[in-house]
Amino acid sequence: MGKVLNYLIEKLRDDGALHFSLIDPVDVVESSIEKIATAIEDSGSDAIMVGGSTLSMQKWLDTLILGLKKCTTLPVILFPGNPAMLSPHADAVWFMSLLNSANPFFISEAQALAAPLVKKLGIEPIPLAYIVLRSSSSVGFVGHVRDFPEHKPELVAMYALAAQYMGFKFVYLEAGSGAEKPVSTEMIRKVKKFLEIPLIVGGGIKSPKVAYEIVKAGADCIVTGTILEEKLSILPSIVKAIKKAGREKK
Ligand code: 1GP
Repeated sequence: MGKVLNYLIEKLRDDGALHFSLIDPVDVVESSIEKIATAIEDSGSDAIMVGGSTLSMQKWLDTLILGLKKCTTLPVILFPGNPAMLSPHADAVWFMSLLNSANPFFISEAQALAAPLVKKLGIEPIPLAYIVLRSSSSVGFVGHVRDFPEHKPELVAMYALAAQYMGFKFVYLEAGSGAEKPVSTEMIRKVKKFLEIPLIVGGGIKSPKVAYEIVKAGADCIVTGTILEEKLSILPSIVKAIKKAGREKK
C-alpha cells in the first residue's frame, strides 16, 4: 500500500472521520499560500487537495505545491480536472474516474493519457470513483455529467457499490463546489448502507452543524474548498465537528 493511502486509512481508523482542505489553483495567489497552509495545519485538517475543473499554468501548480509543503507536513493530494494537472511535488494523486459522465474521456481516456506521466513522476495514485450529483455545477458541466433521477438514491448507491467491486479505494459524492445544498443525509445514508470502502462527501459544506450531520449520516471524509477563500476562520470549528462526529461513530 502506498504511503499516503496508508496514512489516510490509519487516520480514518483512529479518528473515525477525516477532513480534506481543497485548494483550487485558480483561486489563490502566491502571497496567500503561507496563510492558507498554516490555517489548514492549525485547524487539524488531515490532508490538502489541490485541483479544480479549469486549467492552470504548470509552473504555478508546482509553485503552489512547493509553497504549501514549506508550511505544512500534511500530504498534498492532486485532484485533477484534466490530465495536465500533475506535479512531481505532490505526494499523491486521486486517480479518479467520473463514473456518471456521458463522455468516455472522463471515465477512462483522460486516465490513460495521464498514467505514463504519473508513473514517470513517481506520484502515488489512489484510485477514486467520482460521482457528481448535479450536472448544473461547474464540474457537472465540464465533465458531461448525467444527472440521476430525483428521489432515486438507490441508483447512486448502485454506482457506489459497483465502484467498490471494481476495486476503487474511495468513493467521492460531489454536490459541486459552492453548491447551495450539500449532498443530502438521506442520499449519504442510502449509499453508505451498501458501501464498505470510505465515502468522501463534498460541495456546499460551510458550517460545523452540516459537517457534523453529514458524518453522522455515514460520510467518512469531508471536503471543503470555498470556505478557505470566503471564511477561513470557520475552518477549525468545521474540523472539530467532523472529529466529534467521527469519535461518536467509532
Ligand atoms: C468541490 O466538493 C468540493 O470539489 C468542495 O466544495 O467548494 O463547496 O466546499 P466547496
